[in-house]
Amino acid sequence: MMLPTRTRLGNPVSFIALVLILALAPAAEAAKSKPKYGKNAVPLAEDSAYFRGATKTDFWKLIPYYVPQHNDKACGVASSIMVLNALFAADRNTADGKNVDVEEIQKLAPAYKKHTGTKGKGFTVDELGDTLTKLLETAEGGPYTVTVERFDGKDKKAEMKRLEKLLAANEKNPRDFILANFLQSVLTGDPEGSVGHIAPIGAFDARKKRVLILDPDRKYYQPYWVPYEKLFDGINTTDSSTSKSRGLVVVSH
Ligand SMILES: [Ca+2]
Repeated sequence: MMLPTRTRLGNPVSFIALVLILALAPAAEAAKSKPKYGKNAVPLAEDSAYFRGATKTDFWKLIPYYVPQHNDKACGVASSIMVLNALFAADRNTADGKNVDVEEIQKLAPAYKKHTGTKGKGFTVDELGDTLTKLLETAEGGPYTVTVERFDGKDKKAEMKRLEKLLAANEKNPRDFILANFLQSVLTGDPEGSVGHIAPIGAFDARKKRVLILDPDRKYYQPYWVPYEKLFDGINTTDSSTSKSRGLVVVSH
């Protein structure tokens, strides 16, 4: 589930609004001076060494389709579009082969419209898994499998080992992709991003034990690296709409 998005101030339309804005101004000014990328999030443009002279399969399959979310609830839509295009690329390599876009994905699965419309609340990790499972049942190039992975924070050491194995296996296999559902602020360190969020994992750098997040919140972000422990902490948070933890959706074929 997506929670209300980052704080933004609109135009003053009434005295009450003006008073509120004046009251919020110091906080907004304080927020402006805080870094967008906290101590754990390194922007890709500042550190791209991992990709030099190497074929990193998931990254090069996903990055050509790195699209922004079209509204504040649509991170699950944009993330799914990236992954579906990577899965379908070989089958759409003809002159009339269109890339999946918002219009098409809403036709392929009406849930993408329902969850991001005026009454929508974004996707929970289970809703995203169910939606992708249904969509891919009849999709080109199948069969596909979709699984939701959760991690138990009670035995953090063992569960982090399980996450590391899953990330390492995914990094080596060009036929699978991971969409992560996490609390954004845990990764970025930006308290304004204290919202449920979804993004594909672009890479896993096993040597430095970090993951590249292809964050679809492109109004604010570029892809960024975070320690995989931060990913673990971010997905191991509770989605208040379900009282269950967030997690990963793994799509493979
Ligand atoms: Ca993979």
